[in-house]
Amino acid sequence: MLRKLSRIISAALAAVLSATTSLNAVEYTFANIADSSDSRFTEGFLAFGYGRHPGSHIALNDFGEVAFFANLSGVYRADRYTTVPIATIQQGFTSWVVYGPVGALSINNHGQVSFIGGTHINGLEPTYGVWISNGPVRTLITEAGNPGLPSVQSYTPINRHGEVAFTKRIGDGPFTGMYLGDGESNVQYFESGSGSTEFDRFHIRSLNDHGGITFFGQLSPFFTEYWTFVGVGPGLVELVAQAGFHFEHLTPFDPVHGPATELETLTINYYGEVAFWALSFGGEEGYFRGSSGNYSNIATESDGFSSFGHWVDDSHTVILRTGYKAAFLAETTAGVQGIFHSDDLTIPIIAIGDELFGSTVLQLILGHEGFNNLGQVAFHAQLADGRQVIARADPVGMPCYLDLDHNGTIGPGDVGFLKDNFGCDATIPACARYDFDENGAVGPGDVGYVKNRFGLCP
Ligand SMILES: [Ca+2]
Ligand SMILES: [Ca+2]
Repeated sequence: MLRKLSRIISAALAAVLSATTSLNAVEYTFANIADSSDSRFTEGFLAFGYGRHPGSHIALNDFGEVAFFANLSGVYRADRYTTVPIATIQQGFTSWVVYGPVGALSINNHGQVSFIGGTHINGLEPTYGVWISNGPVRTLITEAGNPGLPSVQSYTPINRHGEVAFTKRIGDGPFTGMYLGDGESNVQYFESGSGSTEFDRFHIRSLNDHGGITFFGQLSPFFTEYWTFVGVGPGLVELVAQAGFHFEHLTPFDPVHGPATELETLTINYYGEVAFWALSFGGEEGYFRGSSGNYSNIATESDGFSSFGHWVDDSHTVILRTGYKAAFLAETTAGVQGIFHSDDLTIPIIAIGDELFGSTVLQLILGHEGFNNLGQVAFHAQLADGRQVIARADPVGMPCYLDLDHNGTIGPGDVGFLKDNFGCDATIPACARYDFDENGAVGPGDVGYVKNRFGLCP
């Protein structure tokens, strides 16, 4: 479904008049990924997300696959054509992270989804912990006590190597450790309260392919704001931004929920760049990227926005991918509440009041990992006809991840493209994109990867 043309035209006219904004408006089509009226599953999808945040827990990979949580039935992965159960009641899962105040699933380009959940299979003792699952195969990364008294309450982002970042209480004590685990071993980056760092508490938000973990950190119980950091390895921390030094305010501290809201984002991209919300010393609120004093604006009040928190719970959502591209949630000075792309600060990708799937959008949430390197966006919408949907916005003309020759499908032409690039060194960013089997170079193994996915773009 194409976005309403009238708004594009009026915005284009405004752009001509102001001569300050781009005329290259990208149009989007919208794919219905999951719908509460869908009856394909016996349990149905009553609603999505849980707790205080309907529609929370949405992650998107570069194949356009969306991982999401459906109330009372479990975790799924879906694209336009298929829906794969990842951790459902039918698979023996009986609980998900419904007891912890914070948690969020994640997905990588292999279709592996990480999440916190509990099983009760075949009469065995239930196991509650951090899992990776691609559907048929699942791996327990770490046990987490039991749902009533979990030792893990954190975001659990996963990267392309199948590594998962998580925090876990150490023994029965008051301290918490930050870990990177792959199912075989867990590497501790550091722990709270004592040791090599002085964090009173920290909250993980994202992970990149190099093991960089972003987190909101509180250095002392007396601070009322979080500073933002990247953990780059055991005992190694880089400061991204400090309240009162780099910015007037960063994400505030909430004694119950940690960061001001559970959906507060702090993404890191492949190259280690971090995006976050802040209020500058000049009194300008907005989304910024960068670290250690070197920052760039993604979108601020001077770009025509009045607010950057979600209009319901004030969660700041900005997701940064390669090429400094970002998607974010904001409200314009004209009162348009929507999801925007950093390349077009005038026309939203989708906004409240837009038509979608035969109805009208009443409410929106941008997934905490709902933006990928191809510019697709995954979001949750409450529609006027009562439906809840998880939707994916696809830029018109965008090739899918394996459509290397850009002809609209995955097929022999894409294999030919790979063969033309055999031997390309995957440490070069331009080639890393095509090293699908991650063996360090573009070669025959990557051809197999493409052949396994011959067909329509997902
Ligand atoms: Ca192709
Ligand atoms: Ca390869």
